[in-house]
Amino acid sequence: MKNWLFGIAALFTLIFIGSCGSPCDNVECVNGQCIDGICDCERGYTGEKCDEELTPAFVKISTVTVTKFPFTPRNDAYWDLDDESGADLVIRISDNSKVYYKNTDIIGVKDNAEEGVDHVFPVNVRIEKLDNDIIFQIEDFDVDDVTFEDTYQFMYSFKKKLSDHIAGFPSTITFTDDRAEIVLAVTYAFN
Ligand SMILES: [Ca+2]
Ligand SMILES: [Ca+2]
Repeated sequence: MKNWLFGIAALFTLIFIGSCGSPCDNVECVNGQCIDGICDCERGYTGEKCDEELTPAFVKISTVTVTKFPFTPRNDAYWDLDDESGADLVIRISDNSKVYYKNTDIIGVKDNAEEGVDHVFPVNVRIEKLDNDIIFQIEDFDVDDVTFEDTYQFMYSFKKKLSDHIAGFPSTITFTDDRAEIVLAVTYAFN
């Protein structure tokens, strides 16, 4: 008799558990994990399903890698005409109100830069105004001819709003076209 009662109780318990299920059974968390029926969102996401992206407080660019640059200027001359040694790469990052990064030391120059090689610039800038047009400029430093009044010569630039490129919070952002390519290594900070 006791065993029989126990069996009934166990059956009801099973039916009870089966009908309730887990509180996370019907909860979908797009960028997060369900805990007790509520989505716990990954960094950068919000909303009931963690499907809305937060706007970062700032984007930190740790390095800019030049993977392609105009190896010969458009007139097919060399960058350093006096010795035909080739371009000495530097990077400048700015918008219309601020210079975020510019070269201040000869050590930061990629002297006589080779083609087809990654040239990495540790820039470490943080950009808060993600809707601003940011200008990523590749320049030639005239290390070979100090009589030039303009020490930096324009080579190429990309003008981009970071807000157009951070969907899904990628760790690298690439700007590329037929003349040049740069790759940014980025991280995101949220309030
Ligand atoms: Ca040179
Ligand atoms: Ca030069």
